[in-house]
Amino acid sequence: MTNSNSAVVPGRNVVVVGTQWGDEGKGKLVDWLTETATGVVRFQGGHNAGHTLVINGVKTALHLIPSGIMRPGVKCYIGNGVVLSVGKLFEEIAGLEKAGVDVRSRLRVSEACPLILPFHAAIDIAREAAKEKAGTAKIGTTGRGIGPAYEDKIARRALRVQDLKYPDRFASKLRDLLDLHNHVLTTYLGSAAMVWDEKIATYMKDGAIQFEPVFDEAMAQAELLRPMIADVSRELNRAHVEGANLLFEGAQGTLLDIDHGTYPFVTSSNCVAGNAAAGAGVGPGMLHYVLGITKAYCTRVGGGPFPTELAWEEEGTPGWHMATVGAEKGVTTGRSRRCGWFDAALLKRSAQVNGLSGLCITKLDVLDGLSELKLCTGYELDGEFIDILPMGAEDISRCKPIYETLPGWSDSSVGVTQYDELPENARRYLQRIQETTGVPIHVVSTSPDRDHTILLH
Ligand code: 2SA
Ligand code: MG
Repeated sequence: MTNSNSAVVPGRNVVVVGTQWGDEGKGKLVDWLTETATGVVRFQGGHNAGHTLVINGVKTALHLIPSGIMRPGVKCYIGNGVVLSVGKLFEEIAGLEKAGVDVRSRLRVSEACPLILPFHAAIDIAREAAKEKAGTAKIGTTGRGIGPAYEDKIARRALRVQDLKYPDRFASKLRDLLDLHNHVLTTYLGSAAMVWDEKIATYMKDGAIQFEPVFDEAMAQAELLRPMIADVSRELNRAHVEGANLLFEGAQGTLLDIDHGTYPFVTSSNCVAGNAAAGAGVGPGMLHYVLGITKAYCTRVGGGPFPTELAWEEEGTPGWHMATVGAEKGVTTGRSRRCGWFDAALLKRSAQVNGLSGLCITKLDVLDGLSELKLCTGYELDGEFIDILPMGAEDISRCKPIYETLPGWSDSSVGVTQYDELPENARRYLQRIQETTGVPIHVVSTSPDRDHTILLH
């Protein structure tokens, strides 16, 4: 591998996806890539995402707004595939505006986005609480209402951004939804004591979400949102014809994908690269290059199987090292992330379902100081060897990882910007990742800072 002088990965329109369970460092890379992009697009998920950017030492956490917002002049699009909480959007806008970032003139929101409303979060939280009470495995959702909002979309009854423009239409659809969801909520309320977040409690009376506060708030928000509502599909196609460089910013990760992930311990959207087309309203031919963001080890937040998981809570162990040096805490919920060894067999699955053009390895520096590293190359499943992650949580949870051991390095790799300046064993580790996953490494990130990035070709 050699260093490249070119500023960007090849391809005019780039899709950035997480190849593991999210939190691979997509936000930093999207921000870095926007040096040459004219537009950044979110195409799935909602405010369950948490993308942290560090620019000139200042940390910014984004949940809903594309990371390109931190670059003046870059247009940001929220595509139809995103489930939108308008309230959370405005909270995020307020935070950015306080920091002097101009948002409203650069953000376009698809009128086809399904809305996340207070009852979605209530059901999400209530359902998880009911599972806990019943002693069944919780999904470990972010409690943001993502699953229930996508359920309404698929059931063809969702309120969408465009409904906000018509108060009567909105009111009638909202009444129907409330009837349905309050009924569901009552069943859950009977089964578990609920701890609502403060905000949700303000919409509730006698165990039901009330029409007026939800409606009044939505209508007030509609006025503010109106200038940003757009036909995002059309705008993207037009921008493309005019020679735009678009960046499609995936949220969560491939193993959280509703179809290809560790089902049912997944999120409720397709997180894979192909959904950049459907979730933004562009053709697949407009996606030229797929960059798979991959942490140099593995983390997972929430429930579900994790074959290479380590005892990350035990001080002094490699798992503990990853969790503490890597500051592995959820950006949205503050939950601790589980940590484990790099899994090349999992990456193989990711490479296939995303059609990865190249990998970006992040947080390599976190492994500085570990005396040896393990890398999972396959599993034993029911007495047979397999070299790729199987489908679904049940089979995955029976996988026993097979490891090869590599020497670690004691020199610091923090902030290195030239491949040749990485510790020799760090380069060896990267080589092995490339060989075992079968995907070329095109970028390496050596700190959260925008400039601490190595580009390879
Ligand atoms: P949900 O809320 O329905 O999407 O949860 C379903 C599963 O998806 C996981 N999930 C995530 N995993 C990693 N990062 C995410 N974003 C935040 C972050 C998470 C946080 O960047 O740190 O702050 O906790 C994210 N969003 C959803 C979730 O843990 C469930 O396993
Ligand atoms: Mg994250």
